[in-house]
Amino acid sequence: MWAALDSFRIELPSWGFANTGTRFGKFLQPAAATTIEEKLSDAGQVHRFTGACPTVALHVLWDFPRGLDSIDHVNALAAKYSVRPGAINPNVFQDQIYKYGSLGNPDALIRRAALEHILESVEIARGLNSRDLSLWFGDGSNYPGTTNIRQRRAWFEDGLRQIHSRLGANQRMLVEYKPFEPAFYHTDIADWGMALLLAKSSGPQAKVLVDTGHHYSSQNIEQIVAWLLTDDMLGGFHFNDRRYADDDLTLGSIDPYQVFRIFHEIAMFEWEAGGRADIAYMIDQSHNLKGKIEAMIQTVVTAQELYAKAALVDHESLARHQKTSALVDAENCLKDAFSTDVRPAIVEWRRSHGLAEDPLAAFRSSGYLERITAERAEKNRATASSYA
Ligand code: RM4
Ligand code: MN
Ligand code: MN
Repeated sequence: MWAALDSFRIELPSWGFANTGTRFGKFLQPAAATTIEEKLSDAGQVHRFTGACPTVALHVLWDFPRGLDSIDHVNALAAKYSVRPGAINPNVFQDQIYKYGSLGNPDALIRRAALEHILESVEIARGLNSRDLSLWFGDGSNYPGTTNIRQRRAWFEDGLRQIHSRLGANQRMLVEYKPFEPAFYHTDIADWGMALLLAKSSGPQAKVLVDTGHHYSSQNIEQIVAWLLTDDMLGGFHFNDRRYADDDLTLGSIDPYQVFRIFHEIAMFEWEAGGRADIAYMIDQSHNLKGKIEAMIQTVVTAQELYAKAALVDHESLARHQKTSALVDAENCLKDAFSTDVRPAIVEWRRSHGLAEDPLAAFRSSGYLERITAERAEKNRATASSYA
């Protein structure tokens, strides 16, 4: 279990420290980050107290206001706050030109603009020494018959191939899928099968990204994970919990057993393969009501606990029980591990690594939150919270 904890790293999303909301509005938090410097500073706090989050995923439109010219600035800030730039997320869903799509837009000029932005994002990733380009598209349509689904697929294949051809030898591109929202009739990359086909047609450095919130209710996510692992196509995760839709709730808050089952499939695969799977574990959450940094620490602690529990599964016994279809015994291998209280062992692990025994309590007594609340409150008050 200690080896599992030593190797487990989970990436923080820069956007998780900023004010976020729903389509009905935003409830502003006085301590929310409003600049890339504040986001990296907050992420540095989460890493300082958990020791498990050395990298931060960045969104190009939100974090690189001057595009390529922001690279040096971001690099310097990351170093200042003892974190490193992680996955680079282009943004081809927010600008007005993307009303009818980006790489799948019927207008060739807009497809070109989207491609240019993503290619610039590849350069930004290179400049930051960051490995993964993380691609999510809002493309789709709201009403039947309004767009040519097969034609759009061909445009996506073409665009993704061009992006792949620009990747450096050590870079990867991760293709994320999502069945609905912002489009509500069809989404161009709706599920893992579509993402897999597109990744395969783009080239060997393209893999699938599984965002746990991007599935239909009751879908078996761990089976998707198992299949992608078998084909060496699981590039990474966006972790969050959900109850109804793409809720972006704190990991494990609704269904911790689901997260455990995902980690179990990975651990079982690694046990059989005799080596680590090359997976980027990332958080994609927006806490609209909880304090941003507290919620992020809570997430990381929960992820460590569930990952550690999965490492406790007795794989030899499990494999034996599976072979003889000893159903109750096999299932109990999972349940025993899941029921184990790993918290005392994790406290030991933290102590041995010179980390705070209770990251949340340590953060709360550090005074950081009081300081940033005082510093940022006025700026946050001036932020727009309504869509009117
Ligand atoms: C999407 C998706 C992407 C994220 C955007 C902001 O729903 O999860 O990964 O970058 O939201
Ligand atoms: Mn995501
Ligand atoms: Mn999402």
